Order: sequence, then structure tokens, then C-alpha cells
Amino acid sequence: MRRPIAAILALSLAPPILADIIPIANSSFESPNFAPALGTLTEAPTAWEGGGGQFGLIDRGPSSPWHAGIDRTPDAADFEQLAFFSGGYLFQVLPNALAAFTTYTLAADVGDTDGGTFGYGDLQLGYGATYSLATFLTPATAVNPAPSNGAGTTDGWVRWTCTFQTGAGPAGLGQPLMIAIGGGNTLTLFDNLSLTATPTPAPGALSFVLLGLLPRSQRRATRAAQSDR
Ligand SMILES: [Ca+2]
Ligand SMILES: [Ca+2]
Ligand SMILES: [Ca+2]
Repeated sequence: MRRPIAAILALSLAPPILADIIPIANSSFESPNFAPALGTLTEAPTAWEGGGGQFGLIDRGPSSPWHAGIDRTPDAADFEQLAFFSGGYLFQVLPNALAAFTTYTLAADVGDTDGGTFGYGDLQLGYGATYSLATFLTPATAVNPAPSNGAGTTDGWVRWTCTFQTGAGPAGLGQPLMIAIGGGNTLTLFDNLSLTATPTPAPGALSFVLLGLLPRSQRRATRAAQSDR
């Protein structure tokens, strides 16, 4: 019975695997700040670069022409600016490099304008120094329901979450991470992006832990038995 108890002890004593937050600059699109009355700013937000069709910033504050047509963004600390797309995209190269044995979790609030039918949205993680040379990863999981802005005050926004996993020696290892967002047909809205990286135990790592600890506990048990004599 000693071995299973030692194994359980080894597992319970293992340090918890924590997710590292990877900072995204201007992740809530509050920069450059402009007056709500202006409504729309058709330029790339600070720290982002854009291309393709139309993209830019909307401020849906109380004096904005968008105020009634876009639900309040689901962030208590938000100042009501958000990114919009009509066929365009925005990307940001991150200071962090693509790592092996890692699960990346990329999330964003995705919104729909009143009266519009949501078209599509892209929430992507990849690597590369510039968009035209980027390689985007295939998500391992994706929760990305289409928002539908109806009469409710919060139904115009949904949270999207995608995970991406790397193993040993993935393509792009050591290259800078890139995130990209976009969408279109009608207006696609984005706000409040986040990205975390969680180390994934390499295959066999747990076996090594158990193999390393079990003989020691077995030796202790043997010594204890001898001292009892
Ligand atoms: Ca915002
Ligand atoms: Ca503003
Ligand atoms: Ca609504």
C-alpha cells in the first residue's frame, strides 16, 4: 500500500502549474483616446498595425452616435472605446517568443452592432515579424459563438476563447508571437483581449517524478521497518 500513497503524495506536493500573462499593448483600444461625440476614428489603434478592408476605433460613450447601437462593453473598468472591422484586420507582434510544451489561451470580447447580422470574426495566434509573413496556429479548442445584439443590454457581446498547444520543437519555435483580429460582412467589434501561456508537462515528465520519488520513499519505509526491530 506504500507505493500508491507515495504516488499520491508526490502528486499533491508537485508545484501548481500557473499561467503566465502575456501583455498585449492597448488590449482594450483606449488609445488614442478621442471624444465620444466623434464616434469613429478610422486608423490603427496605438501599438497595432492594420490592413485589408476597413478597421478603426469606435467610442460608444453617452454622446456617441454609436451609443444606442452598441451594447456597453463587458468590462467594468472600460472607457467604451473598441475596435471595429469591415473586412480589415489588426495585428500586433508581441515581445514573447513561441515556446515548446505550452498551452496558449487567447480571449476577447466580440460584439455585434444593433440591427446588423453578425458576419464573421477572426481571433488568431501565430508567429512572425510581420503580417504578410505570419504563420497562424490551428486552435486546439475554440469557443466563438456569434453575438446577436437584440433588446437585451448585454446580448451584443460574447466572450471568445481559443487555445493553442505546442509540443516539442514546434514550427516557429523562438519566433515572436503575433496576435491578429478582424472580421466583416457587417461590422465586427472587438474589445478586451487577453493572452496567457501555461506550461504543458512534457510526456514522461510525471513518470520521472514518480520514479525519482518512489524509491526514496521505499528506502525510508525500509529504514523505518529496520529501526522498529
Ligand atoms: Ca475598450
Ligand atoms: Ca474616448
Ligand atoms: Ca443589446
